[in-house]
Amino acid sequence: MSAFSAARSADQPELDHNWEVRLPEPEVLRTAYARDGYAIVRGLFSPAEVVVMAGAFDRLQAAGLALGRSFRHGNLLFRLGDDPHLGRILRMVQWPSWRDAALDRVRLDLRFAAVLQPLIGDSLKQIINQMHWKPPGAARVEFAYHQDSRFRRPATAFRDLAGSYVQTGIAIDPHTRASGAMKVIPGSHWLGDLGLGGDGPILQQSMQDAALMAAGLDPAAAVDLELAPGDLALWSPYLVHGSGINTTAADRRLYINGYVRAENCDRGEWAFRAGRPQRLGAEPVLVHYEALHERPEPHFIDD
Ligand SMILES: O=C(O)CCC(=O)C(=O)O
Repeated sequence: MSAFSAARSADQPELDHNWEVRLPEPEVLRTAYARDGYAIVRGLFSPAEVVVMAGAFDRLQAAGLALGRSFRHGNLLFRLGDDPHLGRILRMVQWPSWRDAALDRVRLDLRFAAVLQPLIGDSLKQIINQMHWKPPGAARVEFAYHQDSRFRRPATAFRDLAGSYVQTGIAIDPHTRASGAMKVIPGSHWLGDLGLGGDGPILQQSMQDAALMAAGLDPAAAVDLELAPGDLALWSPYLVHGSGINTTAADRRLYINGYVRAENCDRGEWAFRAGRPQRLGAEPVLVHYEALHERPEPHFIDD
C-alpha cells in the first residue's frame, strides 16, 4: 500500500448525501458567469455538511500547526506563515484530499458535476484542492489582487483557460466584508491576462487599489463576494480578485476546488468521467509541483 492511501483515514464522518438543493438553471448560470466572470450558488451544502467540513478544517489545522513549518508530501502541502499578531499560523493546505476522506468526498460530490456541466462539460480533471484560513486577529492573511491565470503553468499544459477552467469555493464560515471576503471586479475576465501581482507570491502581498489602477481598473468597481456557510462561489481564471484581513472574532475559512475540461489540460487528477466521480489513484499525478517525481517523499520546506 502506498504512503498516500495509508494516510487516508477510513473512520471520518460521512457527509450526508440525502441532499435536496435547487441547482441553478443552466442557462441562468451560464449567462451570469459569462457576463460577470463569477456566480454564486446559494446553500449548495447544508448546515450539517458544513459542520463536517469545519471538522476537517480543524483536523488539518491542528496537524499543520503541529508540524511547525511548511511541509510537503507529494501534492499535499501545508503552507504556514508568520503573523505579527498570532505568530505561526496555517495559511493554506493544498491537496488535503490525500489526507482527509471527508474533504475528498466533497470535491467529488455530484453537485459539482451538476453545477459545472453547463460551463465546462462532464469530463473534468481537478487542478486545485485547497483550504484557506483567516484566523481572527491575524494581520497577514491578505491575497493581493490577481487572476488565477497566472498560476496555470506551464502554459502549454493549460489550453483555452477562459472556456475550460472554473474555480470554486465553499464558504465554511460567513464571508463578509468584515471577515475578509473575496473582492472581485465584475466583468474583468473579459480583459485577458493583466499581469497583476508581478512575480511575487500573492499571499505575501496586500490588496492594493494602486495595483488595480495601474492595470486600468477602477477600485470602486470592486464588489464583496459575500457568502453564507454552504454557499458555492464560481469564478473565471481571468476574473480579477483579492481579499483583505479578517476583522471579526471568528474564523474565515474557504474550501477551494478548481476543475477543468479534461481534454484541455495535461495536468491534474481526474474528478469526473462522463459525470461519474473518479477516486484518487495509488500515487499522485503531476499538477503544479514540478519536482513531484524527483522528490516525492515527505519533507519540510524553507519559508
Ligand atoms: O481565500 C481567499 O480569499 C483567496 C482566494 C483566492 O484569491 C484564490 O484562491 O485565488
